Amino acid sequence: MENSQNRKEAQLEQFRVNNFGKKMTTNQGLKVSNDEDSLKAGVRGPTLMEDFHLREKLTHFDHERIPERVVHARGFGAHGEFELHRSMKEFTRAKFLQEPGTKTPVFIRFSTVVGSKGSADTVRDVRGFAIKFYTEEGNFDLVGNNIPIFFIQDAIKFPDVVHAIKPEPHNEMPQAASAHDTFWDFVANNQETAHMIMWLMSDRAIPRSFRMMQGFGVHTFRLVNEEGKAKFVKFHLKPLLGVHSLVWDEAQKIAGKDPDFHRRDLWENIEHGNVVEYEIGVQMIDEDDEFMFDFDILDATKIWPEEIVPVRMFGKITLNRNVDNVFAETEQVAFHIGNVVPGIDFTNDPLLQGRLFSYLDTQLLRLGGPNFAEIPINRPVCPFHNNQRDGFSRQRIDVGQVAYHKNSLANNTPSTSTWKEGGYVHYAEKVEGRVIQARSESFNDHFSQARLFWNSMTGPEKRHITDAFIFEVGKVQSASVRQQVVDMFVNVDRGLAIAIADAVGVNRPEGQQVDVTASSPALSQSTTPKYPNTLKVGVLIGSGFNGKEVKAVVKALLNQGVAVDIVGEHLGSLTGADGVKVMLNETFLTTSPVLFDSLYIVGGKSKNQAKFESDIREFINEAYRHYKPIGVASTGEAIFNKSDAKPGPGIIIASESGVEFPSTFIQAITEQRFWNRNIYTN
Ligand code: HDE
Repeated sequence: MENSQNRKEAQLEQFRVNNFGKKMTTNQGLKVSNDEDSLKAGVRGPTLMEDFHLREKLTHFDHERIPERVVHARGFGAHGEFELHRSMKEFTRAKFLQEPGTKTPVFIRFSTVVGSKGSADTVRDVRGFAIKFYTEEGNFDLVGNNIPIFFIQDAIKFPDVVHAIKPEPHNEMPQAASAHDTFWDFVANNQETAHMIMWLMSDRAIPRSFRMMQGFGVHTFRLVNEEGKAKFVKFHLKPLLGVHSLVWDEAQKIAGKDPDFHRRDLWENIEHGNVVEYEIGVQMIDEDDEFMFDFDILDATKIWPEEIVPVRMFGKITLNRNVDNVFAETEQVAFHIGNVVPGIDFTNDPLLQGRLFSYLDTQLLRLGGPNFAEIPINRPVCPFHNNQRDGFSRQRIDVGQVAYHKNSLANNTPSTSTWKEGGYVHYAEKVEGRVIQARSESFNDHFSQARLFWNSMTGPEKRHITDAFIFEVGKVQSASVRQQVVDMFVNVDRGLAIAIADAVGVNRPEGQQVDVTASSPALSQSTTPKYPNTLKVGVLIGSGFNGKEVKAVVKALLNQGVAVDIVGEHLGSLTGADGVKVMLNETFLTTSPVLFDSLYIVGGKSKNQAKFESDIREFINEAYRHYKPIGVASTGEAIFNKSDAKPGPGIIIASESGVEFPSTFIQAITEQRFWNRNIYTN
């Protein structure tokens, strides 16, 4: 099945065009003689209609934009493959999940939900995690997020939550942010949002990298095996690098210093050959156990705690190739939760059901008609045949006289397939009930899992959530809405609600938190795997450094796969005291401490020593406040001592006795943040 990978590649290859070294032509193939001047009646005269090249060029330009996605407008994608490690044959007839070793090409698009296409990457938001598996039986799209639950329980409320969180309609503010009145008014008046809001206020909503987030299918799906037996499942993806986040102050600054932070991180790592990997698995519940839990398994505002329903991993997704053209691929890719293959089926989750309508519908407008499945990135790797015809921009030339079913003129082809022949047969679930607009009472508990999440957080994680609430609710102008939010979240935790109330100037709440003492350790990021590779260290350096020392440290960092930027007052080269030269690739102006996971303070000499030292001190102060590890070389100690940073957790000083420098520094880089650092002491 290595084949399907090659086939997707070959398919895309047919459409790649390299214009390098070619002669310019019109779209009709006519060679162009002048692309600088329009055709005029006299050099200073009016332009002539006859200039077909001018008209074609401007017309195409005038129509270059397509509507951005109504949600998830800002996104970035990459190609890769899925490899099955453990057969899922017992549970599903899906062909790509049968034989270990089977490889399936994939395309993933990561996104933020709220902001426009040009908004910043590091805003507080849910991240989309949409995967297209190009299987031999057709495309399977797993259109998930990096948070395992959702704001609402029924799709009919989706336009409301989106209208509330998008910029407010009267003044189009704020961009890509939930910190405003209409969103929090929606939250307080739609309390099914409680659990999702806890996740949104947590570190999950400010990921360090697309490479360091979990993915979730969110809804309950069904796997169906060859015997027709089904299980309820939830899909999970776990990044091999672990789940890591930014701190909020840093995230906001990155939004200004490098709004492309996440896409750059993904792009650069793939370009450097660092594979991006996620393990994929499912939680499974037997059909007979549907009502065994204290939550409804069809309710998308609930998780299945992993300690109760373990995740069974079955394979790995590796991203290894950047796109050739962002518009052609990432912008034109069309995901649809309804794109399934035999062996994967839906449930009656009312959020899922509405999505089954929405994706195809939105694509008709966004991609200009019904033929978007023909766009190269959307084509399945297997052949497709049906009687669908015509429409805007049809590319296939379907030959023959017959475009209807059933027929005799074409021997009744294309013909349908039975279950045995691999036809998709919908799961024969028994359904009965009265026609009714109501929600099941089993969907009514909005706070127990919100509290479970809170209980599962460590001290620093709780502090971040509290600060996020205070930031967001503090931005709300309406005192009534602020009060309503506080009165709502007392159900989750009384201490949290009081902290918010005190900070946002409203009354402390009356109520009590729900009585849930359980926790789910899998929800905390504190035990996530940690590695130094692909983290980024800024080496702050001037001339006269100790070449031997710096070379040894940089070599040790590179050996561990750490990315290193050499930062100084100017680009070009610098010479150390021992004649060793280094090349600078950033300056204090072109980069920023928020763009690094860690700093290595080398110091040295510069033409303007006072400015040089002040620039370094600013980098140190910021990295220190963001709990990042800082390594200090022998020549950097004097500058470090004049900064706000204090020796302590995550501060590794080379000249300190007993410190094994590169290795201790690398351990600190691996740790990433030192939450026990008291940044407020003088
Ligand atoms: Fe989406 N969602 N969604 N969504 N969604 C879209 O489809 C919608 C929901 C998700 O990278 C739209 O092509 C409804 C949950 C991702 O191209 C639209 C409901 C989850 C992406 C749409 C939901 C998602 C979208 C906008 C409530 C996580 C980006 C443009 C029932 C499981 C895909 C588009 C990409 C995009 C509708 C809720 C994930 C309008 C009606 C829950 C990752 O069709």
